Amino acid sequence: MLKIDTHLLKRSLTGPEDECGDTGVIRVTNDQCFLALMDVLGHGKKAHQVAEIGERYLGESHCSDLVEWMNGLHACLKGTRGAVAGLCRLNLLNGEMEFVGVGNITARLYGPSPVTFVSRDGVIGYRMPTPKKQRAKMSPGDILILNSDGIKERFDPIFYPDLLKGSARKITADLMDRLGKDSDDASCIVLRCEP
Ligand SMILES: [Mn+2]
Repeated sequence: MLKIDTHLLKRSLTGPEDECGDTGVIRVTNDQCFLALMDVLGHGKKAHQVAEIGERYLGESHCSDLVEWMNGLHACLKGTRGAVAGLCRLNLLNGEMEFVGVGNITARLYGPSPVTFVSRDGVIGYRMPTPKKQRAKMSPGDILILNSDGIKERFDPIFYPDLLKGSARKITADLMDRLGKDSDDASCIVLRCEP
């Protein structure tokens, strides 16, 4: 069974937590870990209200079929300004993971064979593409990072040799400090499989 260390970090462009349109959820059941990271369009109090609706749904309705989970989020956010999101499920027994993303959420697996997951264009709650599942396998020592576009999408770990070292909490703090943009809300989830 994989041992994991996870952390979610978010910060609003304006400062107060109740003005952040980015949010996320981490849920661990018996042998599954569910991750969701969502970025509501725009920012400020109105975006935060939509983020709260989405967060409640994501936390209560996580589901082993990620496409179903994503379609449920779409139904839940209908009539709102909309959002983008990435959803992940990791099977802790065998390391098999799946990702489903809509809109601009970056998801990458760092390890001996890195994987960049691809999100489909669209806006959840408004213009939903057919979600597509992508699969990968995680092994001890691998790190999975989900981040919103408030964090620079492209960075080469070669230029940040310490960035992927230490606890999940430390990695999220480093990502925010070193790669966070000052023009948008920002959020990231780090899942580290213990070596
Ligand atoms: Mn954003």
